[in-house]
Amino acid sequence: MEKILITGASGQLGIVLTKALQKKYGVENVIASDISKSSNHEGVFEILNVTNYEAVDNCISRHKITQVYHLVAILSAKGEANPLNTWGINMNTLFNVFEASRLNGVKKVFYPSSIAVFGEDIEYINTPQSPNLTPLTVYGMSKAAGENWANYYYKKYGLDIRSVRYPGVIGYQSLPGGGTTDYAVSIFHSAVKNEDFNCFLESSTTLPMIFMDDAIRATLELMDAPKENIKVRTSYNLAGMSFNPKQIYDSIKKINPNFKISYTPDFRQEIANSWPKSIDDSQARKDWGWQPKYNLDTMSKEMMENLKEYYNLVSV
Ligand code: AKB
Repeated sequence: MEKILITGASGQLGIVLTKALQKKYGVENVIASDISKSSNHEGVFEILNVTNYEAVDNCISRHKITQVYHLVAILSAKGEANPLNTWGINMNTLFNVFEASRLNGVKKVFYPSSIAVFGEDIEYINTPQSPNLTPLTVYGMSKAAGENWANYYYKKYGLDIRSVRYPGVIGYQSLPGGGTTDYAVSIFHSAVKNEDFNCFLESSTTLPMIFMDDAIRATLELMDAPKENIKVRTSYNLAGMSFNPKQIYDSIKKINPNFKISYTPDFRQEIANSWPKSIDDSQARKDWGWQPKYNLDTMSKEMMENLKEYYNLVSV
């Protein structure tokens, strides 16, 4: 029987992944944790400060945890406000989770990496699995280092850590916080509320993105794959779709023709410029059968329908 611990469960991905894991393993077998609880969380929740090793160790041993999904991280844009603090939190939480997992005999750990590991001197179109990693942000540096630690813990201790490099994740169930790809979620909220949208990236800035359903399915499929199929022990490239702000705007306009956009690029433009425009995820497709389902228009439709329902409900 599996017992699951999720750290960072109140974050954008955590809220949705918690529900998916509850459905798969049973509500009572999933321990969601974070430093504060999201308002609509249902099921077992613990306040857990992952920078505190004893607290992590205690939680894993007390619940006899068999799988950990370690989602805590300060993201690319927010992380630049205080680089040393970002490094400290992202790395300390990683060490605490990996070490407590190893010492308590946890069977599998999921560690999310990001397209932020890429930076200068890469091929920006179809960025391959293993170029030089010279990220521009502290978040990207911490993810690149984390991938190597994941590989190290697997090779040295046999801890079965699995990882994907998420593109920007877009979902209607939760809001992102502090990322460079966040505009691609906020734009839908403005569109359903019939508000004009001011984009913090230029209209032509193409980035890799993925719809939440695909991101969650990729995570579960990777964690379910037979161990011998997992050939990449740093982190797998993962692709959903690629688009720029003008293209997502055009897609939304097919549903809301009155929607208006303007562009005021800020410091996040430089971060976005350093990231790939598209990703070669052929290794993930080969090793564990990855295949995205959503494209820009099918995602826009889902986003608009679900957010319309959400705003109608909350305004009652
Ligand atoms: C961010 O923009 O920082 C994140 C990411 C791509 O990892 N969404």
